[in-house]
Amino acid sequence: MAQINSESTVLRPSSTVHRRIVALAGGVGGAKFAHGLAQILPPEDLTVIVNTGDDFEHYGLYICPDLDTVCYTLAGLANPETGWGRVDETWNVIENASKLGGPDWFRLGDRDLGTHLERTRRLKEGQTLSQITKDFCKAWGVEQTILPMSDQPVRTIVETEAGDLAFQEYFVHRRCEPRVKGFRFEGVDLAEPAPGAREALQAADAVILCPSNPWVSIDPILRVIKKVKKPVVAISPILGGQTVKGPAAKMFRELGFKPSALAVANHYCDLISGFVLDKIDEQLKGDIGINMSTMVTNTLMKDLNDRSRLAQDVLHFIEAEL
Ligand code: FO1
Repeated sequence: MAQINSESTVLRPSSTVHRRIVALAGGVGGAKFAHGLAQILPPEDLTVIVNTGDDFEHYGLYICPDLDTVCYTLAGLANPETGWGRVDETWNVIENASKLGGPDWFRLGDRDLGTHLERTRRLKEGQTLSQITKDFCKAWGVEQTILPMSDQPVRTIVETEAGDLAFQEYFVHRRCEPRVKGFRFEGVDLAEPAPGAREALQAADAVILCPSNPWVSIDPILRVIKKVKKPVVAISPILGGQTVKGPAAKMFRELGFKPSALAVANHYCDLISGFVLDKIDEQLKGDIGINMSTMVTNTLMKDLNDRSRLAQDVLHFIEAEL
C-alpha cells in the first residue's frame, strides 16, 4: 500500500507490479482513479487519454474541463470539495463579470481562468491542444503523459426531450434535468487520436476504463481511438444502482436500462475482458458475462489512500487475470 503524506507527496510502494497502462478518463471519478494509478506506477508507464467532448468556448475562452480536472488532480492542485477547478480559488473575475450582466452559471475561478487564458492564447497562435497540455503538465510538475483524446474538436451533444443541448449547457446550466434520449459526438468522424495516443496504446500491457461516465466520458474517447487491441478492464462508476457524482445512473434509466454495475458491464461487453465492481454489488458478479473476469473490491474513493488502494487492486487484477 502506498504511504500518502499529503495531496502532492506520495511514497510509491516498493513491491508493486509494473505494467504500462493507458487509462481512459473523464470527469472527477476518472481523475481520482488516474491519480491513484499515478501513485503506483512509474510516470513513464502511465498515459491518460482524456475526454474532450465536454470542451466549449465561454467568454471567448477555450475551456477543457476534463483535461484540466485530470491535470489539476495529478498536480495536487484540484479543489477537494468540487473535484473540478482549483484549490484555494477566488471568484473575483466571474463575480465582476456577472455584475456587468455576464453569465455566471459556469463558475470560472480566478486561478483557473489563468489556464484558460493561456491555453486560448496559444491555440490562437496555432499550437495544438496536446502540445499545450504537455507544456502545462511540465509547469505543474505532472510527470505522467496526459493526452487530450484528439487535437481536433469533438463536441458532445446531449439529445434530450428539451431539444439538443451542448454538453455544458445540459450538465451545468440545466443541471442534467432534461430527460436524455441519446448522444452524438460532433466532429468525431474527422478527429484523429492525439499524437502519441496510438503509440501508447500499442505499447500498453492493458487499457483501463476509469470509473467515469460510460456515455459521455468514455464513449467519446473510444469513438476517437476506435480499435483497442490490448486487454481492457473497466471499473464500474455505478455502485448500488447509483453514481457517487454525476448523471450516469440517470442516463442509463432514461435510456431504458436499470442502472447498475451489470448495465455498465453490458455497455462495454464487446470491448472488455475484465470488470471491477464494488462490494455492495457482489451479488451481480454471477450475472456478468462469461467472457469476462471480474473483481469485487471497495471502489469508493473517499480519500487519497482509497485512490491508490483501488489502483493497486486493479493492477493486481490485471496481473492475475489478463
Ligand atoms: N461543474 C459544475 O457543476 N458547475 C460549474 O460551475 C463548473 C465549472 C467548471 C469550471 C472549470 C472546470 O474545469 C470544470 C467545471 N465544472 C463545473 C465541471 C465540469 O462541468 C464537469 O466536471 C465535466 O465537464 C463533466 O465531466
